[in-house]
This record gives sequence, structure tokens and C-alpha cells, in this order.
Amino acid sequence: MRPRLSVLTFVGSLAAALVVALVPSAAGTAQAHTPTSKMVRPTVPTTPSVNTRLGRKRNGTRTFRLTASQFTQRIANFPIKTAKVWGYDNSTPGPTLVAYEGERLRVILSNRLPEATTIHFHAAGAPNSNDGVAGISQPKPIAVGATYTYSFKLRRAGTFAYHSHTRSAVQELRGLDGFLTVLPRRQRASEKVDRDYAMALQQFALPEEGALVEPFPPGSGDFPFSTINGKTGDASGGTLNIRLGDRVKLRLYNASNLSHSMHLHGMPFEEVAKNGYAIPRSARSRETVVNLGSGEFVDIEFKVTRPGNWIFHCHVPHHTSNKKLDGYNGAPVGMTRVFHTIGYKQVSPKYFSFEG
Ligand SMILES: [Cu+2]
Repeated sequence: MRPRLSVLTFVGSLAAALVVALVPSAAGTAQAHTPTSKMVRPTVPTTPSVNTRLGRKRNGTRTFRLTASQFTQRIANFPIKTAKVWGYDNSTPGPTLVAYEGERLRVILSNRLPEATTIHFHAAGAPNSNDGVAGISQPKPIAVGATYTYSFKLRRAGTFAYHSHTRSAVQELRGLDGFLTVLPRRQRASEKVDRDYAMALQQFALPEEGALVEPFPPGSGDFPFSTINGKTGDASGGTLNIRLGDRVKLRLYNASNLSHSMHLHGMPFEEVAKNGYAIPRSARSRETVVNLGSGEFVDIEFKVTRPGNWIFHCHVPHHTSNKKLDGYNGAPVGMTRVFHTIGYKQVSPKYFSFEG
């Protein structure tokens, strides 16, 4: 598509009519006070600690192959390191699938779990035949060892998910979920972000090092390991590095059993989309905390206006500890990430190597 500028011009002093004209960008006149409508390709999101897949595109269909299985994942540095989880391609959350509006999505799932499963594509507009609800829209779930193909058209852009819809209480809470992000082919340059991060909120209970995740822990809602993208803050590997002036998007997905009040330090943000639909600009406001109930999605955006090491964390106090324990010198762990503005002093590496 050819880049264009919208030019607002006052025509005639009597009429003072407002005329919106489209001219080639080469003309370059009188655009200083007008919003640009130049169209650009959107930033492809990254999912810290998790792979991003663009799949294989052929004749308008984008194909992804996934294998569901049980495996061991590093989720924390203390007081345990690893858990047996269920996920896709040896990752929980599974790889982030990135596709573009208007494409046909094809997902070929191989089931190497110890039990039958299905995939549901949350809020992505699948027809009922591909809705993946065991016993209802998919009467026969995918048997152990079998392969099954889902396919449907992605009619609109948004932040969505894929997750098991078979024995959800067990399979989702053991980790069978991931992002499906559908991007517009082009967007206004003024709406493009510099950084685009996807963050899945999960919680795990397990009795001991390396144990299988327990979906029904004793006590009500006692999930002692709260994670973003399958890792507590201490095990996240380092800061997320951003620059002053950047516009940053966070795509949040609550894949856990409980609600999370996500709070950003240092700068306000705006909710720009909720549960797969954009929020019009006129309805946005500055915020510092956003609560996500189970299964909710919120895209937030902020402009990096202040240098520092700013944490982004769940404000439920229990969710910033690892099984009731704090991090290095009392730092928050659990459902926490650290944004570092490049050029500012570094966070102590001891935060990321602390083992209790
Ligand atoms: Cu929380």
C-alpha cells in the first residue's frame, strides 16, 4: 500500500470549510499539525521466556504444528526450581502463534499427553465445528497418540488465546494454554508501538521439587507459585529493556484460577483493548492498576517517560512471593517483571540468581 498523508486545509475565509484531502506523502505540505495516516506494518509481539511462531504461510493459510505433552519446566529459583507441567512444544505457556487478519489459521495438534485433549481458540471467532469443547462441540476429544487439525478464518485482529477445553480444571491449570495474536496487516504509524510484549499469568501448586502440578491444591486457592510466562520474577532471566520515549504494549492474559491486579510502577498506562476487542480512544483513561479475572485479556500501552528500574507486578501481596518467601533483600518475586530503561543503573544480578 502506498503511504499517504491526510491534510487538513481551511478553504476560504467565508466558508472556513474543513476539507480532508489525501495526497501522496511526497507532497509533504502542511501536515505538521495533522495526525498522520501513513500505514505501516505492526510490530511483531515477543513473549519473554517463550518462543514466537509465525508458522508457514501458503495460499492464505498459516499452519502451525503443536505437540501437547508432559515435561519438566524451570519455573522458579527457590524454594523449588522445577515442576512437571503440561504444555505445547515443551513450553507453558505454549509458543505464541502470530498470524495476520484475513488469513486462515490451521493448527495441527499431536497429543502426547497421558489423556485425551482438545484446543479451544478463545475469542478468535472459530465456527462451532472448530470450537474445541470436549463432549459438546467436539464430541470425541483427540485420543492419546492421535493428531487433529483445526482450521478457520481469522476475521479480525486482536489478542486471543488457545487452550485445552477438555477437563479444563486439570488441563488448563497444568499449563495447556498459549497466546494467539492476530495482527492487522497494516496500521497507522501513529498507533505502532516500539515494544510489544505478551504476558500470560499462571499459578502453580506442587508439593515438592519436580512434582506434577496439582490442579486442586489443599486449602482454597492456595497456588504458591505465581508466574508470568511460566516463570517467577527471580527466574525470569533478566530485565526487560526499554528506552525513554518508547511506546510499549503489554498483552495480558489471565490463564490462572484467580484474579490478578496488575500494577505498573513509574508511569500510567491506558487500556487499549479488552477481551479481544479494541477500546475506542474516547473511552480510554490513565490507570495504574488493571484487574484481570480468570480468562480475561487486556492490552495496555504506556509511554516510557521516566528512567529507572520499574516493576510490573500483581498487587495481590501473596502473588509476589514464592511459596510465602521473598526475593533478594526482600524484593518481590512471583508474578513480577522488571522494566529497565537503557542507560539507567542496572538491577543487581543477585535478584536473578537469588536462591533463598
Ligand atoms: Cu495475582
